[in-house]
Amino acid sequence: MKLSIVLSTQPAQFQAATFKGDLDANLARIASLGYDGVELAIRDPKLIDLDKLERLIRQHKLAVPAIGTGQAWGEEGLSFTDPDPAIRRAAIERIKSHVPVAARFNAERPAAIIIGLVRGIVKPGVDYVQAMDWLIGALRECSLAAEPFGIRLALEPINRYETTLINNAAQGLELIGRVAARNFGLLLDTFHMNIEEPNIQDSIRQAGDWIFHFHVADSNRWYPGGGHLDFRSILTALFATGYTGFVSGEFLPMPDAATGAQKAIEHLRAIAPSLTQGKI
Ligand code: LER
Ligand code: MN
Repeated sequence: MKLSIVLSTQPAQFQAATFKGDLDANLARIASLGYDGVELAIRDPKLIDLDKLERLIRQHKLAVPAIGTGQAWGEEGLSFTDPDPAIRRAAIERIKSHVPVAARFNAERPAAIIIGLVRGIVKPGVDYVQAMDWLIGALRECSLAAEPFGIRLALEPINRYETTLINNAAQGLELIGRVAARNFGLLLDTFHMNIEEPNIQDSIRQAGDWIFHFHVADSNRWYPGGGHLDFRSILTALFATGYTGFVSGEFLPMPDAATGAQKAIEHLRAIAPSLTQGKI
C-alpha cells in the first residue's frame, strides 16, 4: 500500500490540509515518518516556485500522486458554476494551468488533478440543470486539455454541507457518463463517504476502475484510527477493485499534524498485512 499525505504549498484556511507552513521541514517530516508520497494542495501554480518545489520533493524521494486545487475556490471564489462567465472562465484556465505542473511529477504515473470545490455550488438564482451544464462543459474542456499529457482529472464527491453539486459516488458515476472522457474519474474520500454513502464498501465496488485517487480520514476527520470507521474493510474493498494508486491522508492536524500523521501510518500499516497479497 502506497501512502501519501496532504501538504498545502500556500497559506490556506482549509483545515484538513494536514501539513501547512515550512515546506522543507514538512517534507522532511513526511518522508521521515515513512510516507511514500505527498499530495500537493496548490491554489495557483504561477505563484509558487515550481523548480524549488520539485527539487525539494526529489530530495526527499517522495512521489506526488495528486494535486489539490480547492483553494482556488476557498481563497478566491473561483468555480465552474458561478453565474459570472468571467469567474467560470478563470476557474477553467486555472485548472488547465495545473496540467504542466502535474506532468512534472512521477514518470511512472503523472499526478492526478483533483476537482474538489472548484466545481462550485448551485448559487442563488442559478438553476440546477444550468449549473450541471456549466460543470459538464468545464470538465470536458479541462479533460481534453489534460489528455495529451496523460494527466487524469479526479472529481471528488463532497458532502452536502460543503456543496450542492455531486455529493456521492452514484452522482459522480452519472457525471462520468455525461462528461464521457476516459481521463475523467473519481476521487473518493472516506470522510465524505461516511456522511453520504448508503454503504461505503458497496460504493467503492460500484465506482471500481473509475477510482483515480483515494482520501482517508476517520469519521470525525481525525487520522485513520482516531474515529470509528473500519479501514480494514474499506481498504479491502478498495484493493479488490484492482486499485493500484495511493491512499492519501487528508485529515485534521489533531492533536497536531505530526502526531496525526504518525498515528495514521501506524494504523494503516498495521491493517495492510491482512489485505490481499500482491495488491498492496
Ligand atoms: C478536499 O479533498 C475535501 O475533501 C473537501 O472537504 C474540501 O473542502
Ligand atoms: Mn478530500
